[in-house]
Amino acid sequence: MINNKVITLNEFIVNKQWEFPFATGELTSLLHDIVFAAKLVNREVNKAGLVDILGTTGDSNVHGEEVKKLDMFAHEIFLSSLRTSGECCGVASEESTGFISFKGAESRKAKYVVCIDPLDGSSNIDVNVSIGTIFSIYERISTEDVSCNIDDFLQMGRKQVAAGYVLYGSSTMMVYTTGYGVNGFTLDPSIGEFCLSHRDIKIPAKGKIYSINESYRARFSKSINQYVDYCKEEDKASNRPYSSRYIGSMVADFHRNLIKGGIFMYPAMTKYPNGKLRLLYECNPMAFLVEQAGGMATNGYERILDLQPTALHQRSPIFIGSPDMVKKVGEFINQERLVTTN
Ligand code: AHM
Ligand code: MG
Repeated sequence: MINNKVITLNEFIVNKQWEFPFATGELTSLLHDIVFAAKLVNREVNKAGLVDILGTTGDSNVHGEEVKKLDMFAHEIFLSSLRTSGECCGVASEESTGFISFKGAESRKAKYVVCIDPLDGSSNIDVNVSIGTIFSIYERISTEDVSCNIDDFLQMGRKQVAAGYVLYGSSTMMVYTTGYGVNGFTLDPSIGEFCLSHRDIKIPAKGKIYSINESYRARFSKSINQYVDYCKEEDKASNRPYSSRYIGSMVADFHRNLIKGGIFMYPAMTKYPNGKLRLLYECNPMAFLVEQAGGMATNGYERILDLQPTALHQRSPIFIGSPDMVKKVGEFINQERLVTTN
């Protein structure tokens, strides 16, 4: 007898709702809307090579219609889904300078705000390499029934109530957490549903993969270069040399390391003194996910989830992945700090 009951993402979200004391279904409904928008974005990502959607905003396609860049398209899809959901009062998006406050009566009453990178890994869009969406959900701190304000978005990452990503890769996956572990769902295109494929994901304590853009080595601090050398060193006892893997899409690099074990690093450097990645919609959601999977995320000194944001598009250095590997790079960084402060 075959016992292969497929659990869809929507069923899973509804079942998990009861893990929350006093659950009202609002977060469930918000997650449903994000899943639906992700399916629409996935549809466009999949046919990106077929239709003339890759031009810059303002171009015309063969039909004489205005062509939107795929990342703007994704931004608009998520925005319109969240605006009509009635569960979200505002959004901070990589594609918008300020936060967007929803004015509708239902939305003003809503208790959640969302931070989102609608299409991360933009340099890979035109060349058919994996890209992703990253999202993060907070309960607002402002009073309900008025417009949301900046403080609703500038909350520490540890206050997130849910976070996740969609990976548009060789298959499309959604991975998310509400603070009760991490689960992954793969889109079955024949039925248009995300199905539970990776239950209760745990990251290996150590791995064999390090992911960093090594072309910046001349701009890294001494300790980062020392750690990269350590990763390349021959040492059978600790399984080194590690393998270097770097896609240039954080979602894809993170996902591989989450499953196989590894470390992803985007450190501070001369070109980017605070790193490149954005705290609110890149670092925090990934940090929440990795901790829920048993991993670690730091800026080299402090836990990412304990950083107090001061601006919407603030950047942070990040070291994220298998806990033993994140601790190790932290040792190099702290050693350098000790030497320079003494
Ligand atoms: P984006 O949001 O403009 O796409 O930039 C973020 C991306 C990450 O996905 C990726 O890890 C990083 O930028 C790659 O940057 P670099 O090319 O400097 O290595
Ligand atoms: Mg991004």
